[in-house]
Amino acid sequence: MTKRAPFIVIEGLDRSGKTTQIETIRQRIQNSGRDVVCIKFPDRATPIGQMIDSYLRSQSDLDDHVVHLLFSANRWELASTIISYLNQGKIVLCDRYAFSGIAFSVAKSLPTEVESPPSDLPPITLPWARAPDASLPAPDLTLFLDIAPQVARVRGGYGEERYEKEDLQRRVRSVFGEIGREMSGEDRKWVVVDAGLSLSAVSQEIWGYVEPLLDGLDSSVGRLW
Ligand code: T5A
Ligand code: NA
Repeated sequence: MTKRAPFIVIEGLDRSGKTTQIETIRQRIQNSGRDVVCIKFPDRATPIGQMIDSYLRSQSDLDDHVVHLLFSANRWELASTIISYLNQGKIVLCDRYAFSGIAFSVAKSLPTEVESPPSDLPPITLPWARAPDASLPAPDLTLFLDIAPQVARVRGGYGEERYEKEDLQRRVRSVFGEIGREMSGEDRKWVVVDAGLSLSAVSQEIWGYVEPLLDGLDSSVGRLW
């Protein structure tokens, strides 16, 4: 039986360098003569993605539960495509995934220094946030690019979108830490990379995790929780 390709996800805070690193890995994989496709969530091109895009640019308002479900639906839109790429032997590099979905939505519901207006709806908890992404294709490797929010904010373009505020990013980082502690038990499928280092140091470390997977896997694509 031929092997299927690995599903590799890059996660991290805003401006941690995910897109920059995806491009570097893509080139290295291509240079090694293998097929690779890059995808990104949110995928702003679909009708659901357009609703998300408008929300992120603060051009529309949506309840936190609603936008959470849209982010998840946006992943389900691509789920069967991801599986078919992997089965065709195409390595999938994915910029953000369900972990971002959970981290941002739960972080928004955590208490803040500034009092937020009371809501009739319940806060978003980890189990609630996880549910809609259950059974999505599971990554074989998730690289979490960790960076202090005060370092990320001095990088280009910060502050343009809804979630790019240092206080929220700090809470997002703490939820990612919690997710990471749950995930990292499983065969190094979740690894933390110090994204505050130079571009080449970060890509060198990432390559060390990616390279062993390039020849493919015998197991079929897993499912999230
Ligand atoms: N979201 C997303 C949810 O709430 N729920 C979900 O389910 C999902 C999927 C948009 C927002 O949506 C939220 C999270 C986000 O707030 P996005 O479109 O991925 O998500 O937007 P960003 O995370 O902001 O993505 P960016 O593309 O802006 O950030 P990247 O990709 O992490 O960073 P990158 O590579 O563009 O680099 C940013 C800058 O830093 C420099 C780069 O040159 C660039 O200028 N840089 C470095 N500088 C110094 N040293 C390094 N090592 C550097 N690496 C990069
Ligand atoms: Na952003």
